[in-house]
Amino acid sequence: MVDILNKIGIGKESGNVTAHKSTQEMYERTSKMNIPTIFDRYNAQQPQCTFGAQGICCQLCSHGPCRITNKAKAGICGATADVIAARNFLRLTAGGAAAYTHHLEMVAKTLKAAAQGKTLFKIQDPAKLRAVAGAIGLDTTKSTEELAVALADAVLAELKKGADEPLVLVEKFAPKTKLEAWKKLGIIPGGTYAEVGEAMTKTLTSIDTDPVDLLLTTLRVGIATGYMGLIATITLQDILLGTPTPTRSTADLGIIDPKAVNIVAHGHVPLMATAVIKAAQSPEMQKLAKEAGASDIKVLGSMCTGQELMQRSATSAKGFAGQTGNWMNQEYLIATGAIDLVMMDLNCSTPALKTMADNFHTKVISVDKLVRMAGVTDHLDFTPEKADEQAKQIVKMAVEAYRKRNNGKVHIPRYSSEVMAGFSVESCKAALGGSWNPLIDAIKAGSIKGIVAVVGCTTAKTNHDTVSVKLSRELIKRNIMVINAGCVSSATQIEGLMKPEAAEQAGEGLKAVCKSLGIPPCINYGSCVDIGRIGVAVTEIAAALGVDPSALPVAASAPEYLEQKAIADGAFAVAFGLLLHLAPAPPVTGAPLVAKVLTNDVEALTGGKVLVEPDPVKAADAIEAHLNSKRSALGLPV
Ligand code: XCC
Repeated sequence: MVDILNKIGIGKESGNVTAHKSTQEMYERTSKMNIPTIFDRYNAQQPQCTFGAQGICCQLCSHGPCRITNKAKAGICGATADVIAARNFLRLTAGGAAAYTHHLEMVAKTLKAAAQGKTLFKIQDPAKLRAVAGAIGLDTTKSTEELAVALADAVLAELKKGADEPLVLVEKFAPKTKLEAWKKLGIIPGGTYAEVGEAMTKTLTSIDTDPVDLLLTTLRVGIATGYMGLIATITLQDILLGTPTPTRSTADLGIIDPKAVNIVAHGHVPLMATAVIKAAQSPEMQKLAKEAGASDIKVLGSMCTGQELMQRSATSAKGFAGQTGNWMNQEYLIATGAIDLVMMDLNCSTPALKTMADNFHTKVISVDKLVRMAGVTDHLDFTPEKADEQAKQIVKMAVEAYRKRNNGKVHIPRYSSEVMAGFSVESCKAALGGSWNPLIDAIKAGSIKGIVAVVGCTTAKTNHDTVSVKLSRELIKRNIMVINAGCVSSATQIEGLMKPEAAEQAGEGLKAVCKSLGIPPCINYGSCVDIGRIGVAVTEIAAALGVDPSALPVAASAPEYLEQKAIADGAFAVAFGLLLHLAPAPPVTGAPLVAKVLTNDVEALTGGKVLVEPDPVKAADAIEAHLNSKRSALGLPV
């Protein structure tokens, strides 16, 4: 598999490092400036160790690293390739689940503070609050504020339950068919922190050395991630910040305004960023900016925080200036010389960000207590009660940095693209006239063959965003509707696939549906957390048809998966019953049993399985064949 990956060299034929003209231009500029960036460091790392890539390197004890070879079929303790790979895989999943849990905890605490009137945030979707609170059995005769406190407390209590206390959210929101299957397998999770703790304990040296049990535990942590880290987080965020409604925005580096004070919201948790957008519009802050010679203060999005802001740019994030790109754009963004401040929350702020900032005037700060970076000395860790003051302080820092900007160093690529955003389960149904039926009818008739969630990260391994864009294009051509979330959203936004005019690139059936609804063929669901919305939508559609999610012509793909949160999402998708296309290959290919369970055997247990295919056209072929098999089984035309 590693050989195949190395040979394919997706996109390398063009000599480019990325799918985007803007990023390519900035890469060439940083190269001329002799500042090495991610693609240079990627090249410097080649060739990479194939043992790690195949998941058969164990470094858990001081006897190691042990590597599985023809000569050494087991580690010094006797662990086989399957034990080592399954253990490593569970550790990756637990890491992802832990980060999601931290995000959820922050949001729940902020919701509680909002309900108690202790923060600038106000509850934006009381109807959703009532619906969800009622569904988990809370007393809905209470006032909005009392109910919000009760819901926040209930979610915080869920997070902290023991692993032996099943999650209420799983019991209430999972499809019945799935609950039965998961019960049989003993993988209904308890509190997320406890699940992460048990997973870490199991993966210690020689505690759980059964690869099958380790993989089942991976699914269990995936389910905890799905219902807590994803679904609970988006639900509470919607209650607090508003459920996304249709909106227009723009993406790509060309949105940077050289005359404005530019603040970049960079990460995953959109709380501080929302407060900063508000602060930036205040007359007091605008006056400061004008005194410094700037025309305005702009809050620009980056990575998943940006996607969250874009999704709500019609309401709580009004004033959001657009999305600059995904995680691999962070160095190039700063290299435009026009970014005054970057606020980092949660994951995917790389150490290279600060190295690049040191070449310019850009101030880098952290706004989450867990985010720390060498050389970054300003920490305004988000505290709901102080968010107002913190946000103003951040804007002031940005204005100060703006004063030091060297206009001679500014270079902004001119590209930008229109984006239609703000899709959510609710806004999609509203666009369809109040129910999923028109979509279900279009699927039944075959004008839409199926739906694929093309989500997650982006990687330098197969050229930034190249596989995501190619796969999304391939799928829409075949009348398969695409839903994007995470870094992939930026990829398709920048390439114009999220504007209604992109319907022209779709097959005839999908094109007609998009045109009649005025929507693009690639639907933006937002950040990686918003993958939870896809779970909710699929649950509702499966229930409407009276089938298990695995029976639907629906699949998921993380075509440029990178990090642990993506693995945790993937574990959820497989447990939930979806075909999950993954590229590059996850680190299990050196472990025959683990690879077989994930790509085949697990289907008999949950209905889901993993498909590994680095080539986007071949991946589209395999996904289409899968959707067709589901259509045939449902008696639908193929
Ligand atoms: Fe990070 Fe979300 Fe992955 Fe992008 S998609 S590389 S996690 S920023 Ni979630």
